[in-house]
Amino acid sequence: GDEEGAARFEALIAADGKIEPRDWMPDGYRRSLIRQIAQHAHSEIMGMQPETNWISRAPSLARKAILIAKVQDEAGHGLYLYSVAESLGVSREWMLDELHAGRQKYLSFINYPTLTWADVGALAWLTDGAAVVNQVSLCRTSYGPYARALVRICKEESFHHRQGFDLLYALSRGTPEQRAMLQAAVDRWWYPALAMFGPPDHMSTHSAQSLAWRIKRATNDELRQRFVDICVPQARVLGVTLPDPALRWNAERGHHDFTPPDFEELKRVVAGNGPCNRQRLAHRRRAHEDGAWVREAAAAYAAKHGESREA
Ligand code: FAQ
Repeated sequence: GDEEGAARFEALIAADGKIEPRDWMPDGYRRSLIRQIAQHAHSEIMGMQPETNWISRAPSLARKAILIAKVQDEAGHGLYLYSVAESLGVSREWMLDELHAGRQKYLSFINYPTLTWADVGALAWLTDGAAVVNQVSLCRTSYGPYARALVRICKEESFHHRQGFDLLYALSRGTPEQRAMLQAAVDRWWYPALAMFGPPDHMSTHSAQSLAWRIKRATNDELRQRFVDICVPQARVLGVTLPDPALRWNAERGHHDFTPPDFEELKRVVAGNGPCNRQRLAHRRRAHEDGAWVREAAAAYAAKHGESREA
């Protein structure tokens, strides 16, 4: 019964075990996972947009092949994550409807433009770097299918981060114009990347409950601090200045002090008023409509395949 299920759930969480799809779970646990995993899946597929428009303009065949591979990985991550959410009893079709209607979210950084080739590198170095820090922590999430999907996602995400750094490293050894382009892109992407970790802990609606259920394993501010500490020495290698005059090592804390992102801006962008929100969502809806024939053909094929197997 429910009572037995609830006791087993509490015991599993306390023992740091994994909850599986057929296990009893509180409605709130299920709802919170669906919310977070749908947002995560949507971020992966929406995140393809700021990069795809640079595939045809990549400066070499090697850079183009790398960028195509990265964008394909993101489509793959979206697919694993939609499947993970489906194991909680919702359909991919419903999640996409929620995204297209603006009821489910995707991460705010995707609503900023990639103005130059250096933005492709800065986006990957900073936002994939932030994603790795967050997702390595989420590999220990209490929901089994999410945790297992994240192990593979993190490996691919590390490659994305690495290729971004490599792209920027090439620019850092280039002409003065290339170095200026690199610095300008880092100036644009630093704060959107810091905002990926969400509102500060005292303003975070879900953190306390998600930590108690071990859906999240670290707070938004803990992960943001970890990310800043990782970026500082890497920025030194690239010869760039991170756009925060207050950024400095604090020996007492053993961490860098820094200026947090503007959370009013985060709210505005999440509410739909960032520089590219309308364009991104319109593009996604159009891609979905254009893909209707693929879904119909796949369904027809599946139906036919089912018939012939029965015969
Ligand atoms: N943007 O109470 P909290 C990638 C919302 S992409 C938009 O702290 P929570 C691929 C939040 O949803 C990265 N909304 O929430 C790539 C909530 O709203 P709600 C993929 C934000 O859930 C890279 C409200 O604010 N990773 O890897 C943002 O405890 C490069 C209150 O916040 C993920 O998606 C934001 N930045 O913690 C592709 C991570 N921050 O739902 C291309 C999975 C907060 O009540 C290029 N998600 N909100 O309406 C998470 O880890 C968590 O959900 C957090 C938020 C940490 C984002």
